[in-house]
Amino acid sequence: MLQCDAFYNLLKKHGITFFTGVPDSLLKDFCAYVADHTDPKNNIVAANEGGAVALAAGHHLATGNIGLVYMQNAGVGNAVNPLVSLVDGEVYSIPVLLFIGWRGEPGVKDEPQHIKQGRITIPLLEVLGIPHEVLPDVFEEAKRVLKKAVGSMTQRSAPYVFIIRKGIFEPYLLKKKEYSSYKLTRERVIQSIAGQLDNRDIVISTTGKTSRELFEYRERVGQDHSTDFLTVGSMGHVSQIALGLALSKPKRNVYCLDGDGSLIMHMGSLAINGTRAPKNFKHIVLNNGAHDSVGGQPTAGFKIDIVSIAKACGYKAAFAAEVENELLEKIHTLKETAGPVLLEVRINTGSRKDLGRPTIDPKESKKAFTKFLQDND
Ligand SMILES: Cc1ncc(C[n+]2csc(CCOP(=O)(O)OP(=O)(O)O)c2C)c(N)n1
Repeated sequence: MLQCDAFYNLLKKHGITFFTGVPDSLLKDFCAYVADHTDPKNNIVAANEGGAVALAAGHHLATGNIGLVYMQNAGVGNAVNPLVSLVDGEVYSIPVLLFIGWRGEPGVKDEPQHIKQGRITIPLLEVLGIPHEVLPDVFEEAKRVLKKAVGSMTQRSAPYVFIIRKGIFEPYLLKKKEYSSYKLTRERVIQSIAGQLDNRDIVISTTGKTSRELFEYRERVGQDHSTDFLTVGSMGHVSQIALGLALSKPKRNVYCLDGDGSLIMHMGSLAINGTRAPKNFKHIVLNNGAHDSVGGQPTAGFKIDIVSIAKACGYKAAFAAEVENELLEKIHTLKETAGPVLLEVRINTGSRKDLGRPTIDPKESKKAFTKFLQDND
């Protein structure tokens, strides 16, 4: 295993002192160390992975230094465009060091949404023409490959990738964690919402623990899962799946359970929801100000006004709740108000230690969900 402090200091020696990205559970210890030891102006949790590549490009243009971009391999898709058309050697030729968490590594057990991404991670980098290496877990080896990577980036003036396996970095607990005083938990809100829906309503839930908690709620109360579409991958796209459904199924209410990280990742979707304006579109944002599902790294969630943004994008109504009574009242209003309508619930981070994962294969879930839609118009 690599000690976060030793590797961070090594990066510093090579002049790499600017960090940006979207967090991943495989990188959470390294990212926590970076957050505790880097001036916040040089450590930016980006909206999405493409934005992080562009931020590192801007940093290089201004300083001549190489920035480090961290992401889960799921985020490579978001980053392909700036990797190919901005920093690539055939365009502006800008060096960037990428840390890519290898979910779904062949031979390592993982969830369905990670399997293909894990298998194609290295072939994808080959197609992109970006030199890459699996980061070794022995310090002297890591030191050697980092020197080689910096040499390559400097000489080619182009990106280089380290693929990060599970368990490479020693555990490190974030010290500068910001605690919020909100009392509601994500699980409690999901339970309150799901418990008040009509039996024809459908729920589209976002990536990470939201979908896992919704799945477990249905199990606990003995309901089947056919009313729910769990967006297990495709982070940030939940509201467009919901919009597609709402427009084609105008006689049903569509409840979109979003996260703050997910909403911010593709916030432009709000403009499309607000201007397409289906009356049956009900958007709920579970705002804990963090990427809670992958380690709790902060988002801009508590620093922006989601209610005003939704209204400015054309939502017919938008409001917020942060305590139990208010939540129940606002869920009622959400149900009664013609959409597009948004409810932001301010919540705390955290989840049950024994939280499970969906046990139904995505294709089986899809079959049950589409059958539910057909059977009931
Ligand atoms: C494109 C992409 N980038 C990163 C991830 C890793 N990831 C999974 S869940 C998650 C955090 C989601 O945060 P938020 O929407 O705020 O929900 P929370 O976990 O806080 O409930 C991240 C970063 C991913 N699945 N896909």
